[in-house]
Amino acid sequence: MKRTIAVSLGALSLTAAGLVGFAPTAGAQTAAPAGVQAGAMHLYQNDNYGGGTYSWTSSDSSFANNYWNHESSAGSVNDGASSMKNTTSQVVRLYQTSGGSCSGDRYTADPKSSDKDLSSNSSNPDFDNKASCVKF
Ligand SMILES: [Ca+2]
Ligand SMILES: [Ca+2]
Ligand SMILES: [Ca+2]
Repeated sequence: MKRTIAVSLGALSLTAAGLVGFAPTAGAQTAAPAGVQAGAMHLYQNDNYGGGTYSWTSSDSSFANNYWNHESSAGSVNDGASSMKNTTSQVVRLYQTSGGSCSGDRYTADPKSSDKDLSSNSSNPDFDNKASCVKF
């Protein structure tokens, strides 16, 4: 038992040393730490980024268990999003229908883009109150 603890502590010390050794390099950048996706896909309940909000940094096959502002009393994000901001540097796609690989109408959010009204876009279908699934 004692030996196991000593080994664990040794591993912790190594980890700590590794982090300290890495710090000067990380300090040179102002962006997110390495390995963490910079930015997120933000959805808003109303037009013009109003009402509740919710953010994703990776794919989610169903919005049914996601609630505006993380408050269940605020209601499910499913079929409620009316505006969006994609602050990632990659294309993020929203889909009409939830499920494993998402399906139905698709809304394409360009990298570093925003849309204050998910309806009335020439390059995307009317997507007001439709989003149920997101893929990065
Ligand atoms: Ca979900
Ligand atoms: Ca809405
Ligand atoms: Ca839907």
